[in-house]
Amino acid sequence: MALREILILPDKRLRNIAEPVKKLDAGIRKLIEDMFETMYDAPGIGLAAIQIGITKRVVTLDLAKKEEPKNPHVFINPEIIWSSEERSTYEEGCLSIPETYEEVERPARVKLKYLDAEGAEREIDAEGLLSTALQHEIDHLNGILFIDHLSRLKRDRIIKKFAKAAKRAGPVASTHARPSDSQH
Ligand code: K1U
Ligand code: ZN
Repeated sequence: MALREILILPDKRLRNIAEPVKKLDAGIRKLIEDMFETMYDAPGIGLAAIQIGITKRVVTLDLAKKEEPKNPHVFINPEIIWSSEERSTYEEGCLSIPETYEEVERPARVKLKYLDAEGAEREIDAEGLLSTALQHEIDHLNGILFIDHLSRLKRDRIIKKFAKAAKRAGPVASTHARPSDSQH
């Protein structure tokens, strides 16, 4: 297993669109292992391969609380096949936009089809945090960030803040830059 670097806004690679996985081979299994290691280390409750610069439609998720046993899930080639008219709001965060939390409105419930870690076709009905997190991760696979669901004013403020932090950190360090790094 290996820890991978998580891309941070304004890294352009976060805007790439991921390709479907054609074959669940050793390379994809290694990618999944690395994604779990990276997600737990961050720590985060989800991760899309795009966030570590890999343009494959792979998502890892674990919504277990700190005191609960781990509950890892993999979603390969996930597709939303139904979403509710009803909408709900959740305060979202993103490992690629550290220390930034904003309320995002999305469909309250979704139905998904995907392949599991063994390559078996599965469907899942999601609501609550599971629904929010899955929609957030599928957005990543399509080059969409949660800030794209905010008002233009809020979104532009966040982008500006991270662009400034990246500029201050310089060309090499900029890939790890967080706005809080420059508050001294
Ligand atoms: O995709 C990502 O960037 C991961 C993101 C997932 C997510 C969180 C909240 C709403 C929608 C999607 C995160 O994991 S941010 C970190 C986070 O939420 C968290 C971290 C540690 C403990 C509990 C939550
Ligand atoms: Zn995210």
